[in-house]
Amino acid sequence: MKAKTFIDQVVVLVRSGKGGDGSMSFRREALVEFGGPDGGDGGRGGDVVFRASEHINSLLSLYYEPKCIAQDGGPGQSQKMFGKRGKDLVVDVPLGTEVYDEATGLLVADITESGQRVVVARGGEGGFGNVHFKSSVNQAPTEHTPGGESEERRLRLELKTIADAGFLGFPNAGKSSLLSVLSSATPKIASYPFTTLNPIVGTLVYDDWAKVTLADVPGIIEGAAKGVGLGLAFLKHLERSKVLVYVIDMSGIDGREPWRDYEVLRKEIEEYSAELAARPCIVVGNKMDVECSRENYDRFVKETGVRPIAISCEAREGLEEFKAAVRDTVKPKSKFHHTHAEHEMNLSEMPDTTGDEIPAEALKFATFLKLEKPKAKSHPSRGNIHQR
Ligand SMILES: Nc1nc2c(ncn2[C@@H]2O[C@H](COP(=O)(O)OP(=O)(O)OP(=O)(O)O)[C@@H](O)[C@H]2O)c(=O)[nH]1
Ligand SMILES: [Mg+2]
Repeated sequence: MKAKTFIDQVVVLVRSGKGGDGSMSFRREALVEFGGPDGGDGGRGGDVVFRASEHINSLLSLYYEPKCIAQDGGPGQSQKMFGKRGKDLVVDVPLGTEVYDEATGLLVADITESGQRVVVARGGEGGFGNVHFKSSVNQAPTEHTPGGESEERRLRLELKTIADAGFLGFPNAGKSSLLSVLSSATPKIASYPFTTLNPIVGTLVYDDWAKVTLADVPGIIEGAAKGVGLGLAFLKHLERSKVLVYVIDMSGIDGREPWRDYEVLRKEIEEYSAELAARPCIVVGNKMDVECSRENYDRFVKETGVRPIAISCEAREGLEEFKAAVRDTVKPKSKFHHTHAEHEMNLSEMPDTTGDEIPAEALKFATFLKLEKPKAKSHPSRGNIHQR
């Protein structure tokens, strides 16, 4: 059997560390009479923490290691020594992971920001040693408390890939080809159906360094909603996309009619989720380099009333129009945040300055200096006496 390389759903057991017990002990030393209590506190148990990582794209490691158990706290000791703190267990999960409580079905966390940390099982507090219970009426207490319990639960993790635009289409329509010509991703491309078996994300970078992420998912065929082909399970990877890109094989090279392909795709998506079907979409007609594609294109417009963006991944045509359409819908931020007013600034208007002090008018030209008003001086000798 081929080893799995992509997992987007997994159930794991998480258990935090138990808190260490507080200690009960008395100071015993030569020449020290009535040494008193000196039992220290127990150490805190470790937390189980999920940390978002940009460097992994699957829940594979949790599939092979579905138990996440943090270290227990150590018990307190004599001489008022604290117990050792249990180590946290930090588990890296891909961006886009939803965490559900398996027992209640409730969403515990949605991990979407790089570096985000979520404590999914909190370690037990350390118990108090008997040193805490000393009082004027009880100089030799024997009370001490046990460490807090650990937390244990089963969590279901579901990965929903994060991408601005998601490609969908029949197998062989050219989704992976489109991703490979627009980004530096290198998906497998081949003339047999279901070449792509799991989602692949690439980044489209515009001339001004604005970025859009694109997700290529496996192909859909008629009846997918009922489980035919690879089914629709992987469509969850499009749920976070702002725009859906329908990739249609305009050449009909596999013996299908492009306009029917489009109708079948829409129907399958609607059966999967009405909300997803209503998402903004862009329709592209691929393989326009093939001879019969132009004729098919006209028929497509007549049959569906939709005018797709005509492209060819092979001949690299129509890609600029497609990129502009994606940009219009996703509206990525450009790297350059100059406002229009800044560009329009006319340096000849800059007022004269002797150099001793910069006129307020000139300051707006010197934003790079990041000049701040001098802070009011504090008078440490005044302590906490406030001036009126
Ligand atoms: N003539 C022509 N062939 C193309 C074009 N784009 C893709 N192809 C071919 O179409 C076939 C399928 O391309 P893929 O990109 O693997 O298609 P896919 O939609 O990712 O297919 P699955 O992963 O199976 O769903 C490959 O043999 C490509 O070379 C194009 O613009 N023109
Ligand atoms: Mg593919």
